[in-house]
Amino acid sequence: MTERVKQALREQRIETPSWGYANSGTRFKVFRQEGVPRTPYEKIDDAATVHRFTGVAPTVSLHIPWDVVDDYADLGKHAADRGVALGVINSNVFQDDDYMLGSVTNPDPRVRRKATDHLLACVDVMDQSGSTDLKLWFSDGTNYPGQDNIRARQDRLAEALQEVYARLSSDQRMLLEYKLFEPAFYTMDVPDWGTSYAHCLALGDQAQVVIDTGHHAPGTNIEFIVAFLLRAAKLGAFDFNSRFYADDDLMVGAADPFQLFRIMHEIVQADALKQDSGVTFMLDQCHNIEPKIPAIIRSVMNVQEATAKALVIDAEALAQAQRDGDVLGANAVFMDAFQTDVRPLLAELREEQGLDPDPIAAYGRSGYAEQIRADRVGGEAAGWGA
Ligand code: PSV
Ligand code: MN
Repeated sequence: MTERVKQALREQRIETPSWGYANSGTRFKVFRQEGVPRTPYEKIDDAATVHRFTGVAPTVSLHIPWDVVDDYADLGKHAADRGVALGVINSNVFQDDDYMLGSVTNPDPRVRRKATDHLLACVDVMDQSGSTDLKLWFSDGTNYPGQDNIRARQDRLAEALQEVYARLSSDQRMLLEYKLFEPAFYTMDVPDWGTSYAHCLALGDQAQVVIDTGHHAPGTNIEFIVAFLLRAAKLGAFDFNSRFYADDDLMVGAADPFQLFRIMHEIVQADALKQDSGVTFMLDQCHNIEPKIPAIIRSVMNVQEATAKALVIDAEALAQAQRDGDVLGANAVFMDAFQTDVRPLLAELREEQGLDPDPIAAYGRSGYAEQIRADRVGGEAAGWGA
């Protein structure tokens, strides 16, 4: 059993977000931190550092245009030289004045064209970077009843998605993320998994849904969504983070480790942890007040801990209790696993892999934080509004 658990954990992969290494904040204030990367190259250096101490984070997601460079093959080489690779390409059609009334659903055909062209340009980036996944998130929606025609906006969305889908090569995927609210407050054009699922279904096998754990109403049963989408082979990726109130983008597993465990249980049950399962496990987080690199290391470890707990569930006993209709027995098996301290197991596994058993302490001792603080002086720190 331990070897099975360890093997699954050895194979696990967690992708970190380039923007998580940059300055970020709320709409009230972006707090600058020292040593923050100034370029996509420096973001990759930080991502490689997270991988160096965790051993399970070998890819980094890029966000276009935040991570625009002249030569993506060169950026890819920079990553490879540091033991990591470029991952999912995230499209950004939400930070241009033209997009005030929407991007691909904008009532103005000129703006729709501009937005769709950006998405197509993201596929060009993928061709150069070797990334296979295009992640789409739209801030599109309306603030006031009557502001625009809800159904016409769905038609515009479908049309743009179709055009981009047709541009994908056979080894590329389109991942469509949803979000309940914000920045639009009355209707979002892709507010929930059902809307995303329906569009992906219409598009075809290369379109799948992204679950961002922070993008639901309070109390939403996210593991149900996971189970449903896995069954339909439509779960493409996770954006992991934690929320208390809205899209807080806090460290995954920080607000509700039990929810993360329940999600990972669905993943383990469906054997979807393996890299060839087609589910990509990404972080989508912002570290506004805490140091970024150790926060990302902590996040990776939180995912590992939830996964390990899901893996130690006594699947036989659980299935038997379920067959017997033994409500309390089944719940007890489930809770036993959740309450297991898996940290010694993970520490042992890391030592076996030549890693420090305590990645955060090892990072602290490494001198990397001091080095980037000394080196990254001058220039403009990456981030929004910093
Ligand atoms: C939007 O809130 C989101 O979750 C999308 O994934 C974006 O790509 C990301 O955050 C960064 O803004
Ligand atoms: Mn997200």
